[in-house]
Amino acid sequence: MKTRAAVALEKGKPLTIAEVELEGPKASEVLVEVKATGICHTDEFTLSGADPEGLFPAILGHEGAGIVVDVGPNVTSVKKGDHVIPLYTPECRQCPSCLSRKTNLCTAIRATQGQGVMPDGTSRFSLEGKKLHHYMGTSTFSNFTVLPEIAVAKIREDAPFDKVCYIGCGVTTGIGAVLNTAKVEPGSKCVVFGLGGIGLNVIQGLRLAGADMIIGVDINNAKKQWGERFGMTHFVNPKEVGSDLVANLVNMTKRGADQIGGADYTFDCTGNVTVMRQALEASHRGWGQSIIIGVAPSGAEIATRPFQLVTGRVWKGTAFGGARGRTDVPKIVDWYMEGKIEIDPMITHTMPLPDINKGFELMHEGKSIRSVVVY
Ligand code: NAD
Ligand code: AHE
Ligand code: ZN
Repeated sequence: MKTRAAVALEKGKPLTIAEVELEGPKASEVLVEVKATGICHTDEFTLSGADPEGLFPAILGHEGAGIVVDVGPNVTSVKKGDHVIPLYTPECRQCPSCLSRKTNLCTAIRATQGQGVMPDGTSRFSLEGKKLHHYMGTSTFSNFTVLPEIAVAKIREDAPFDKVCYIGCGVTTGIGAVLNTAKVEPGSKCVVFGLGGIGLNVIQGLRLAGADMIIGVDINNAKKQWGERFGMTHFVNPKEVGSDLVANLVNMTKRGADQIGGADYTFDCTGNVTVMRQALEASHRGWGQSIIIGVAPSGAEIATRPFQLVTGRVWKGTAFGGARGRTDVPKIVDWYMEGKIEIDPMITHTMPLPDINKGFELMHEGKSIRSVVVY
């Protein structure tokens, strides 16, 4: 079949809108009509050429929602007409990782996903006879896409696609980092670095968890009112606090008789390795945990004095907020529909597919929280 898509022909170039060829679903696969997709910073990261796994030409996009329109042989868990969210972190419930109960990082199809192909080693997308790579196993910048059935979460039918697509990455990542990865306790003091599409969801996750102090850190002052909108209690612009941001944050989080400062939990939502170090070092001696969410460019490395870890601070990372997609995503959709979490105000811009490059420009300019393409 033919489908409209935004194609990343080469790194660093705007996407090209084209009619591409898409082969139908094979065994254990489904064909999904994507109704809406968010644009995440990770799409920009890969398009820029900073992703060591980046492949071109490719159809990017990993934050979608849509309807199953066809199923291949042996598909049992979803059917035509089901509303679904594609999962870049699938949940097979059979691999050693899924069975371990210690991680959400299902390994069933990770190898082929990283090679930009379906589990049988082939691509279903082509343009003028030339193969196009899939991306993160989802390729939601195409109006129709093919996914393994273990990589879709079935959701309720009254949930609006143009909002719940954001649960396909940003919402789940931010809230999940708080609830699943950090397991933040009520009364905690926390610092969130980077108040974009992920950081604001960390903030609303911290509000849900009952954190007492939520300090937001961003180099863009326009993010102050955004953070406050979702529960941030204090804002710091690193450019305005002089040379020592960490000392400043430690001072703000002092407590108890000994007046030792440091946050119980810090979160990096920037992908900047200097910020990651600051986030670790702003956490409390003895028990502070720093959660890395941001994705750093090829070749980047994190550093700190080992003393920071010897004295009890913990560095952790999280992908997709530690969520098991087929189990947890439908619940997060329920939370949204029941008003427990907010999504609508964070979707600052919507656009049709031909305007998708505008969404990337708004992100570069720091003018959007989330742009959503509606097909
Ligand atoms: P975004 O562009 O919407 O937001 C980034 C924010 O960081 C912006 O507000 C920006 O002003 C701020 N910032 C930049 N440099 C800073 C600095 N030095 N100090 C403080 N703030 C700074 O991006 P996003 O969509 O929120 O994504 C954030 C990061 O999370 C990206 O690296 C993205 O790739 C990553 N990500 C990871 C996962 C995961 O599963 N681990 C999921 C989604 C996104
Ligand atoms: N390909 C990159 C890593 C990118 C990365 O870490 N992706 C996150 C999701 S970001 C969503 O916006 C992820 O799921 N990681 C776990 C995994 O298995 O990829 C690189 O650096 O090689
Ligand atoms: Zn993402």
